[in-house]
Amino acid sequence: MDTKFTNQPTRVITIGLNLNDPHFDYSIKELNALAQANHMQVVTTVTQKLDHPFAGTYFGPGKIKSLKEIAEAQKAQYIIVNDELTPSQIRNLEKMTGKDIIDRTGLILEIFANQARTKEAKLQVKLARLEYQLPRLRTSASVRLDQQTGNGGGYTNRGSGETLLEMRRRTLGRQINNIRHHLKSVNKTKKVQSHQRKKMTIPTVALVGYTNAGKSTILNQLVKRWGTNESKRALVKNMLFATLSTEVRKLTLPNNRKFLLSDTVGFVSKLPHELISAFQSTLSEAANADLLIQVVDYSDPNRQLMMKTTMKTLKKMGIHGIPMITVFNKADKVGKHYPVQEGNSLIMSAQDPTNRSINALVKMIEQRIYRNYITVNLVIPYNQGQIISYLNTHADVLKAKYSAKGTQIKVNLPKPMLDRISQYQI
Ligand SMILES: Nc1nc2c(ncn2[C@@H]2O[C@H](COP(=O)(O)OP(=O)(O)OP(=O)(O)O)[C@@H](O)[C@H]2O)c(=O)[nH]1
Ligand SMILES: [Mg+2]
Repeated sequence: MDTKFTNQPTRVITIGLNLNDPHFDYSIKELNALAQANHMQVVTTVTQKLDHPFAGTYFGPGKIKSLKEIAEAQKAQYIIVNDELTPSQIRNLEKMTGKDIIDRTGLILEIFANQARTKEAKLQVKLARLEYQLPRLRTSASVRLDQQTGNGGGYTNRGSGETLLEMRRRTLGRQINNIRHHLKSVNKTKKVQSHQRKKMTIPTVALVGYTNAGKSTILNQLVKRWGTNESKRALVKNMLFATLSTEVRKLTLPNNRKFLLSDTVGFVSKLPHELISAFQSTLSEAANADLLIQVVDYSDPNRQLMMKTTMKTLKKMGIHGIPMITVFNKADKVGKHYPVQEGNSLIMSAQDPTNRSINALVKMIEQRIYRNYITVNLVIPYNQGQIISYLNTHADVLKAKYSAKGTQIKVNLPKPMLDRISQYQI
């Protein structure tokens, strides 16, 4: 399917089975937003209430008949299903409705494919799509090669019993291995970089949370105040999955305290497990962070569910035990007073016309990541000039004077940094 280059949005119908799920309406709303993010126009939504899905067809036969009529009358090109279907369910539904079927996982994968900009993100999406396709290869392709004509004799050595399907499976398997291998080497480089950062002891803070909550907007606000001049702005868009790569920015606070801030892929309910594993290295910025900032859209009535999904997704990625600040963003949309801090949470607006929201947030970040900082006096011998320049860049030098033994400085620095130069402490 190529929906990217057509001007007219593709007309689609979304369908969903309500199995007495209290969050059903919300999941349909989200499905429609996902379709929109994929440049599709949802012309109508058809739902059915059942205790169990029909094993082979998802919907019941009567419902499918009326779905076919609606799809024809509405000139819909695709039917988008709210759940992940089995390959045979997809096949049966396609046969019975005469329309192409895309399930929720397929739709999310497609958005990721259209949104991926960096080489790494493109490879990760490709990997996830291939993994999704592998068990779904159609048996209709299992025509025996040795029964085909016009295929030349090229395949005869592969064993006459080999089917086209098996061959396609093997090709996919090879492609998957190649991409995995490539991503592994990218990941290795990243690990080295993050290790070097750790050695420099610059704390890392990662923005996580549901897609469209305002993570990139918050990153941009912080960068605008405390980033270097050349820091790039992150893409902000009112659509799902605007950010698909990890953006890291270095921020310097007025007292020379520095930290790295990273922004990454947002979450959504039922995020395909193929994507979670393919994006593992992109998301590793969050796994290595000293502090997480969970951004929540405070104006969304489903924010509790979104928070639950975020926590579940983090857990699936093996991220736990990292201190967290919860930011209830977009308070301006609900007419609430902001900024208000309570313990580890902050009600704020990334569109606060004053600097109060962003100042409150940065203060909370600073208090948490600089908790282990201590102020000490050191005398650094004159032949150890590199230590002075290191401290000037990475620590908070409060006072410096020259003595007979060397440069005497008063400095505020993290404990691990002090441990490496503790022989100079006085
Ligand atoms: N009213 C209001 N809108 C906001 C606020 N913060 C962000 N937005 C808007 O919300 C939309 C999404 O913002 P992003 O920063 O792109 O959200 P994100 O969390 O990075 O989303 P993904 O990259 O898709 O995961 C944009 O249209 C922003 O302008 C806020 O505090 N108030
Ligand atoms: Mg973003």
